[in-house]
Amino acid sequence: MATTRGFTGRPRATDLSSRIPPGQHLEKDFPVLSAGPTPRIRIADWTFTLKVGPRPVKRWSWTEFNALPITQITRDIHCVTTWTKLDTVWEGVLVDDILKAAGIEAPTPYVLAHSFDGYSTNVPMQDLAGKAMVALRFDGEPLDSDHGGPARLLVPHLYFWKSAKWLNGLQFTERDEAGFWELRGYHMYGDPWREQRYSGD
Ligand SMILES: Nc1nc2c(c(=O)[nH]1)N[C@H]1C(S)=C(S)[C@@H](COP(=O)(O)O)O[C@H]1N2
Ligand SMILES: [Mo]
Repeated sequence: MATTRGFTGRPRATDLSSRIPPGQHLEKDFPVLSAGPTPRIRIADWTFTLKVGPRPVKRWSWTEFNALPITQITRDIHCVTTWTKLDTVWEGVLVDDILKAAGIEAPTPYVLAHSFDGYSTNVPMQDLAGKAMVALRFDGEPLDSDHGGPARLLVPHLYFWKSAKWLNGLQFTERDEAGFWELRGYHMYGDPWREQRYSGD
C-alpha cells in the first residue's frame, strides 16, 4: 500500500480542523438560539402541512408523521454565531420520504420552511433532496422543546438558522422567497464554507 494515512481510529487534530469552516470554533455544548420564547406545542395539536404555493397538498398528524420511514444521520452543524458542533446524531424523516409519501415530485426549485412561532426560512429544493430531514430525535432522545421539539428541519450543510425549529410545514414557492432572518439581512443561501453570513457576503 502506498498510502500512509490511516482510515480507522480516532480522528487527528488536523482532520478535525478540516471540518471547521472559516471563522468558526469548536463547541462541545449545544447552545440554544431563538428569536422569541419557546412555543409549547401539544402533540395532539401538532400537524405538518406540505403546500404548493397557497394550496395544501398533504397534512399529517403526529402519529401519521411518525409512521413515515425514520432515518438516522450523523452530521456536523455550523451556527452563524461562530460555533460548530461535530458528529451530531439525529433521527427523523428525510424530505425525500415526505415527498414520496405525499406522492409528489418537487413542483418548483424553492422551498420555504414554516414554524409554529411564525419563523420561516428559505432553502432550495436541491439542498433538501438527499440532505435534509425533519428531525424528531437528537442524540437518541425526543427533541427538546428549546431545540425545536416536537420536530425541526435539519439542513446540516447550511448555517443553522436554515434548520427551522418547531416546524409545521414546507411550502414550495415559485421564486426564492426570503424568510425571517433573510428579510433582516442574513444571506439568502448561507453556505458556511463560503462564509455566507449576511447578504452581500
Ligand atoms: N422556529 C424557529 N426556528 C429557528 C429559530 C427561531 O427563532 N425560530 N432560530 C434559528 C437560529 S438563528 C439558529 S442559530 C438555530 C438554533 O438552533 P438551536 O437553538 O437548536 O441551537 O435555530 C434556528 N431555527
Ligand atoms: Mo442563529
